[in-house]
Amino acid sequence: QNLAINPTPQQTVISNYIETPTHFKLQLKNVDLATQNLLSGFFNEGNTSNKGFTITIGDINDRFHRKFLRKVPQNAEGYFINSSNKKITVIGRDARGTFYGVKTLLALLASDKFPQGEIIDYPDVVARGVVEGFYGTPWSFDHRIRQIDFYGQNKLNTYIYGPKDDPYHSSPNWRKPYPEDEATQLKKLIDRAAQNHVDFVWAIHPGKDIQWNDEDRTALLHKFELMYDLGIRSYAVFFDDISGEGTNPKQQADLLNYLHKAFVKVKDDVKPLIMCPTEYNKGWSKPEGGYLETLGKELEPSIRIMWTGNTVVSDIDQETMDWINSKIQRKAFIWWNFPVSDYVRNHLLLGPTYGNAKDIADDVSGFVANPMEHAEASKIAIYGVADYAWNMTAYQSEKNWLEALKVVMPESYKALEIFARHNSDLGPNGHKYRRDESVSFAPKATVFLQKLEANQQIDNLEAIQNEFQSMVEASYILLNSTDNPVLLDEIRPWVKQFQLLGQSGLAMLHMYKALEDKQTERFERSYQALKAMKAQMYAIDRTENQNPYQPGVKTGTLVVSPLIDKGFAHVVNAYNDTFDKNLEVESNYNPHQLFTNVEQLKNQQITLRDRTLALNPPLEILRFEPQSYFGFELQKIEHVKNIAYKLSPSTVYEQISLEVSNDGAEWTALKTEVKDDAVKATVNSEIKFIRLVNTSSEMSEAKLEHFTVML
Ligand code: LOG
Repeated sequence: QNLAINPTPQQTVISNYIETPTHFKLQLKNVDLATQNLLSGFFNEGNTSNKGFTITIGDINDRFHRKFLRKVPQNAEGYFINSSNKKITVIGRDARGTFYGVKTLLALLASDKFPQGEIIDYPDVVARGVVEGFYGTPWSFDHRIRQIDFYGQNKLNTYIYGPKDDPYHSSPNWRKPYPEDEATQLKKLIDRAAQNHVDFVWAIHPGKDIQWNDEDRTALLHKFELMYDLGIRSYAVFFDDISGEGTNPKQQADLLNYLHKAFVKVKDDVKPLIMCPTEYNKGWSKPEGGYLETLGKELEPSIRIMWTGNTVVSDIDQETMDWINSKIQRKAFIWWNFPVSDYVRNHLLLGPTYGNAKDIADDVSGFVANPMEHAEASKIAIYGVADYAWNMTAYQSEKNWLEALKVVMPESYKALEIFARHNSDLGPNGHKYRRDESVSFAPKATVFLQKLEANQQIDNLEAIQNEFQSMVEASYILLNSTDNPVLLDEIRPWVKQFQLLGQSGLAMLHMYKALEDKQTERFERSYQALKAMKAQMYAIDRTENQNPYQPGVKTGTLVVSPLIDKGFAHVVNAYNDTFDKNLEVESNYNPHQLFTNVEQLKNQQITLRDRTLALNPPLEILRFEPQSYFGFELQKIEHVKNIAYKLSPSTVYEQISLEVSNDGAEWTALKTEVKDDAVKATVNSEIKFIRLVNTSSEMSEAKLEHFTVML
């Protein structure tokens, strides 16, 4: 029998199973309020009396059942459970350990067989959880409540609150108190976190406009006090994605050390600070500047330093840890940028949590995941993070993922699995981070296409058809499901898109069969139907999830969608050849290219929508050297109506010139006008190359807000 406990306990010794007792005698020793509340959700007058099965719960200081004491793990937050046919004992190393012991106990009592034996359990990583640190719409109050409960349920102890688009977290309002209604909601969340033994870490992001003077120092301290009054007992200071004065490591360290002395040490119930450095990944670190070494040397040793790995979005291994830990003279606190999708907003990242090494437990001071703006959908990945960070060596990603699907959709999990299997990769993106997708289907798709394109007999037609059919059916089941309306609300546009994609796959196969049978009428009907489905998919893509970064709704992009497109093109061409017809094989392929010598931008995507060509703006600050440039190379010399761009701060406009060319060698600077900090140039002529170039002799630092070309 498998114990249904997430995260996986460290050690379980089970001799046999008994019928789970249904009537209990509860003996509580030292048990805090959170644990009492947890217990009262299960034990009540109906199932508890003096004659019941004895359960004793307490922590190590109670010194009850002394023979068990040496078995309670030394690790903070650990617990020990012993169960015989007469009684159950739960002993925590500390209050949180007891809480976790009771979580495990309740999970065991939920099954009809109860194990006899011992569980010795404790976390591998000290701080485990989530950093709400993405760009885009911050999570709602209701979503956060659900998240915090979920963290408690899965023994995650850290929720770092740092949504980039909360103005009271970042510039310019970080100095100001939260408005009253927001403060009230935050207080409720903080209380909820306490009930779940989750440290609610409130983060501030002051670096965009901080002045290194007494006034701002006091403003920060004051804000910390205000947050303390709301119940915050853990703090972080983020210096990511900023430029200019705020990036100075000596000043950052001085400020943090000051907060440590004047705040953390003065209060006796505040945890050590966490900071996110400006150079928060190896790819961005400039060894000449000694930024990280300065932090390592100057920062009070108890202050934890965050790290995203070798790049902004990367998986963590031993080498990653060795590199950073030696620079910062402490164990880095990992900020894992998964399943965050703020740089690929038209995709859902629903695949398994995998890729991090299983031997880094002793080298990290924390491990938190940055999620999607879709809170409920992010639970799939977070469930994996909880298991991984608790018990690394035992972690099995696929097994954990299947359980996670069941946890978020207890009824419709099989349909969700089909959907999630085809919705996990990010597509090409500026960070070059990719995930597996459609793994078991991919080889079948390859064989199908090979045979089709070689005009050979296709043997696995049925398998392909079954997959498309299952996509359509899974979509119907999900759209009609009632077991997690919150999740359904987040993913609905993608599920609808997925349904159409599956249907278009079936139509493509019909076209193939009609062609084999030389049935032109059937062929053309399926052809029309498929075009109509494409039109509907296009409509969804143009109306749902319309954000300014990666608008739209993409699904099955790694394997399924290319398979259908290629299959469609092939059968239509073959039909046109055979019957001397001229049906259109339209594609939504963008023929234009990014044109740049800026390393940071080389993988950035460009999009063509109607007649507007746009460079997807990166979320981070762009740094470009003198003479470096970025822009577009059109497929051929063609008519351009106008060009628009916006960089902030607008002071960089002095360093930059907008140029066009027909051959990429000879350039003409365009006349531009600035309105509301945005730049526009009316072109109305034939060109091929467009670029913004740094014509000054200094490095330019700016955030690109938009850069578009109207064709
Ligand atoms: C930001 C973060 C964002 C993430 C992914 C860090 C430390 N900061 O590039 O807010 O969600 O990347 O886009 C980041 O990761 N900047």
